[in-house]
Amino acid sequence: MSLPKACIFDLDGVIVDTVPAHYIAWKAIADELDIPFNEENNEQLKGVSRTESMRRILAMGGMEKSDAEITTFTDRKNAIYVDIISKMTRDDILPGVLDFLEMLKANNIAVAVGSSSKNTPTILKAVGLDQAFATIVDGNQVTHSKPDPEVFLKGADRMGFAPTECVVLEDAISGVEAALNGNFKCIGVGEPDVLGKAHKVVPNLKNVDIEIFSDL
Ligand code: B16
Ligand code: MG
Repeated sequence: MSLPKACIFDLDGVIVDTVPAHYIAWKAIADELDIPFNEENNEQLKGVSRTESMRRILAMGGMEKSDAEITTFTDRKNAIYVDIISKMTRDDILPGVLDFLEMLKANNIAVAVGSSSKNTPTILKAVGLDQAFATIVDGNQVTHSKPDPEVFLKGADRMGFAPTECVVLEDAISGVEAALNGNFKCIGVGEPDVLGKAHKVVPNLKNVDIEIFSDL
């Protein structure tokens, strides 16, 4: 089994349990616009940037809005979201993540974050993981949203590794596609029927050991 040089972690839905908070906030905006929006619709927005998510919600309702109006909606969504995540603590780190990070460290595998979220610094600080990664690439530093591979390519480049030397951990369809588009190996964290394009899928990072990297 050949081990990767680095793992690049998606944030929302892999390291922290923020998916319900994104859903609550988007649902409030969709309700305001009378656009039907459920958890299945939310699945399609995972990993997608804030502005692109708003555009997709408007498209679901067959609506068009100006850029200024879109900014008003996304600002409101973010205020609802930030209000929820401001109460986050170390308890909001998803099961198995801390042990998995320890296991990687013990095996000399570097760790990075590759997230679409502009709230990444706030979240990592709130849960006490702001010093845990070799590099953090977030939504403030990229031009193209997942499924574009930019966020992961930047992370690999900053660590000095080729994409083929890195494994991406992702909970979103858009994120798995971004990893594959960048020529990374990808482990999906979630449902196999949603993340089937990934090289391997695990339900969560609980009790995941080094064998995860076999047959990738
Ligand atoms: P923000 P990830 C993504 O984070 C979320 O999955 C997605 O739902 C969200 O719209 C996006 O970040 C932008 O987040 O509004 O906080 O900038 O999964 O790539 O870590
Ligand atoms: Mg995610």
